[in-house]
Amino acid sequence: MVYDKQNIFAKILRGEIPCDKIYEDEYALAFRDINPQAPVHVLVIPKGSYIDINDFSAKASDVEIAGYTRAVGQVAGKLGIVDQGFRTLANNGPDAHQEVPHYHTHILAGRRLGQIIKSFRE
Ligand code: DGP
Repeated sequence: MVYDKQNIFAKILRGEIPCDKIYEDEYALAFRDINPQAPVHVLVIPKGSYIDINDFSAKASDVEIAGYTRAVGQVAGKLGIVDQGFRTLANNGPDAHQEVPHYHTHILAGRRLGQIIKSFRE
């Protein structure tokens, strides 16, 4: 599969579509999900063009992977959700219902999230 440069998150990264930005650094951008599934629902995306975790883990540099992982932690800290707890989740491919083919981590928080599958989306 080839990375689709016209996917919605690529457009957000290029500034062609607005987002409710939470955090940005050299490696990652975080913004609120347009269709929140919890009181806090933020997406963290790498700045590089990666389709999913397989693509990211195979092609991203160690520095990019470290920077992205650290950004997820930074975002959680900034959102003030660390003590109460939160869920990180990444959908990869059709069975996981990945809608946007640019790798991203969902951060969900702000309520009791329940069991992982039932609480999200079928
Ligand atoms: P996934 O199924 O994991 O690919 O989730 C994609 C998420 O992206 C979904 O929860 C809705 C969100 N989303 C889709 N389009 C936009 C958009 O234009 N802006 C924002 N902020 N979120 C979007």
